[in-house]
Amino acid sequence: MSKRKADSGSQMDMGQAARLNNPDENYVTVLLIGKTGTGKSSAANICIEPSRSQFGETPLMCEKKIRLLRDCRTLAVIDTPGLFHTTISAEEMKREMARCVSMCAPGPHVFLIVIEPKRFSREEQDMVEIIKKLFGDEAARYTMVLFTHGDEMEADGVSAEKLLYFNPSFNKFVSKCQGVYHVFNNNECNSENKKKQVNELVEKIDRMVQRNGGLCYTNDMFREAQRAIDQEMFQMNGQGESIGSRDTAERNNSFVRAVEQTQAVGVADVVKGVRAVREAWCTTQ
Ligand SMILES: Nc1nc2c(ncn2[C@@H]2O[C@H](COP(=O)(O)OP(=O)(O)OP(=O)(O)O)[C@@H](O)[C@H]2O)c(=O)[nH]1
Ligand SMILES: [Mg+2]
Repeated sequence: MSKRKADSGSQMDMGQAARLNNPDENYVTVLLIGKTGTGKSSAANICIEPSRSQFGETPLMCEKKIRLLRDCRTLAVIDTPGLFHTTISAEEMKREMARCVSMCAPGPHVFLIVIEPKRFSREEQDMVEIIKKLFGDEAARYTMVLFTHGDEMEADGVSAEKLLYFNPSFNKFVSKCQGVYHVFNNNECNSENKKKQVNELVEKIDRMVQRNGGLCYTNDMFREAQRAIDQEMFQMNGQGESIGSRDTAERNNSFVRAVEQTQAVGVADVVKGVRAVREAWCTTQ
């Protein structure tokens, strides 16, 4: 991800031309993850500025929507069902995890951990460990915290800086996420303020990705999903990518089917891991 500044001119610059040849350069892929009800879908809606279809209409399923950024890159936002959701079955969770990996392939630029500050709980403090279990150890370097309910924080006179200063568990948690956080007011109505929130988030993601070598996070699992998508699209089209066919291929491909049949590429085990964490948490309550 080289040239980040908005390009107001009509001519394609070198950065844009380079990005067209390298799909990773064209995308900013954001995976929203967090406990149920923290504001993931609301934040995802702010990111993509929904006109017709909204995130959150099918809360037990992963959803992906895209939007063009002002520098011509595509912002891809993937919303997930709440971790620790009690109504989702093991089978559904496994399928959604597989789809989530597939929708992010070849990998996300950021694992955005969504936290509602007032409801920050002990189980959320383990979120980075859960992400490592789910997506691999290196994924920790791509985590960032998104505090929602910025409106309430402002009304209470509590800034994120104050929270971090006075609350050691917050501080410890954010440190595990490279010390990077952002605040969203998902109830913001002013469109300029909404844009500002998103632009600042993307700038923070860009800086983090640069620190990580300029590319998205990937591993064998994401590469396997990408391969399965490519194969599925090839079978559908017999030729190059179109947005419609990619969307279909992401939802159903040999990777997703393999995970569903538990001949896993790692996902089944990590899903078991999440459930174990959740069950351990429930029994201590
Ligand atoms: N005041 C305020 N309310 C918010 C904010 N973000 C989310 N909410 C509210 O919190 C509730 C849950 O928001 P969702 O976006 O559905 O949360 P979620 O994490 O997607 O929930 P699940 O999909 O069930 O896990 C809704 O009633 C939102 O209106 C915020 O920034 N400020
Ligand atoms: Mg939701």
